[in-house]
Amino acid sequence: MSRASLRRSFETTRGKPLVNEKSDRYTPRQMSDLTDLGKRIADLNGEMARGLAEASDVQTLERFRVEYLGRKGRIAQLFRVLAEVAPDDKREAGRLLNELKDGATSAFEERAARLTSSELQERLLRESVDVTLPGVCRPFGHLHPLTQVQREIESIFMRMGFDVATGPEIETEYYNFEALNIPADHPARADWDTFYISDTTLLRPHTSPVQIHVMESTPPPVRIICPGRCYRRDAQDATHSPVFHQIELLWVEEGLSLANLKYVLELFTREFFGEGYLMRFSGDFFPFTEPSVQVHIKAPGAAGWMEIMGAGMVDPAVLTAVGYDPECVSGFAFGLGIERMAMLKYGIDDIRAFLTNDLRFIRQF
Ligand code: FA5
Repeated sequence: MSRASLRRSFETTRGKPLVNEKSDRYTPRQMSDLTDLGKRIADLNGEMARGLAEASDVQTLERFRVEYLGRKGRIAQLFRVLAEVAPDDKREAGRLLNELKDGATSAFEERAARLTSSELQERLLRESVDVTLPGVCRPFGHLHPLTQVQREIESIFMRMGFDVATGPEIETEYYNFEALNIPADHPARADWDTFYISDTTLLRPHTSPVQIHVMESTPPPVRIICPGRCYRRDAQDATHSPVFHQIELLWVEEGLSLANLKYVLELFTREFFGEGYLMRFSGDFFPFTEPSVQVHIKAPGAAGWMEIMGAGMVDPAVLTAVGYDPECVSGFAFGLGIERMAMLKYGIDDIRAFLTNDLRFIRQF
C-alpha cells in the first residue's frame, strides 16, 4: 500500500468512522464501484418504500423525512460515496444518486399529501357536528313557591300604591325592641328574644323593625311593604318554623283608622285567594299597636282557621319616637306570614315542605 493511500485510509478511519453510526451498511470505502452503488441504492429504495408504506401518521412521516431525506440523512450519507468512485464512473454515480434522491423526495411528498388529507378527513369527521340531530333538552327551573307567593303579594300591594322597602336581618335591640315600644323589662320581650349575634344585636324575629328604619328616614305619608326572612325560637311543627318569611305593611297618613286596615285586608285577601275564603278579626296585643288584632283565614272546605298575621293601629308612642306627630297622623301596620299564605292557597298541610327541597313537592308549582 502506498504512503498516500495508507494516510487516506488512516484519516478515514479516525476522522469519519468507516462504519456509519446509524447504519452499518454503508461506508464510502466499501462502495467504490457502480454495481455496488446500484445495489445499495436498490436496498435503500426498498427500505424507504416499506418505511413510507408503514408511516400512517404525520409524526412517523416526519421521522422518515429526517432519517432518509434530512441534511445528515441516509441519502445525504450515500452521496459521500461520490468521492470514492472512479472518475469515469462519477457522472453515472451522480445520476443514480440524484435519481434516488428525486424519487424518494417525490414518493415522500406524495405520501405526505395523502396522509395529511386523510388525517384531515378523519379529523373533520371526528369533529363535525350533525346539525340535524335533535338538541339536548334542558328542563327549565322555576322560582321556589315561597318566592312566587312573595312576589304575588308584593304585586298586589304595589298595585294599591305601596312601595317595597327592606331592612337588615341582623337587628339592634333598639330597632327590634325599644323603638317598637318594648322596653328592656317588658314581658313581651321574651316572645321576641331570638338568636343573639352579640350583646346588642340579634336575628330579627319579625319585619316590624323595618317600619322604624323607614319612618326615621321618611316624613309622612308613608305607604310601604317590607318582605323578608325572620328567625324565632319556635319549636318546629306543622305551622311553625324557626326560619320563616313575613311581609310587613305600614301606612301612615292623616286620618287613617282601623276601618281602613280592614278594607285594605279584605281587598288583598280577595285578590290573593279568590272567592270562598273567610277572614276573621280578633283582639290581640302588640306593644307597638293599639288597638291590636290578629287575622285568621279559613280556606273553602277547611276544618279550621289559620292565623296569618298580627296587625293594628300604630301606637302613638312609636310615632313619637320616630319624630312623627300622633296628633296629625295615624297609621296601621301588619306582619303577614308568607308560608301560611302559601299553605292556605295551595292546601299544604305542613310548613316543613318548604324547606326540605323535595323536588316532587317543588315541581308542583
Ligand atoms: C308579629 O310578628 C308582629 N310583628 C306582627 C305585627 C306587625 C303586628 C305590625 C302589628 C303590627 P306574630 O308573632 O303574630 O306578629 O307573627 C305574625 C305572623 O307571622 C303570624 O301570624 C304567622 O303567620 C307568622 N309567623 C310567626 N311565627 C312563625 C313561625 N315560627 N313560623 C311560621 N310563621 C310564623
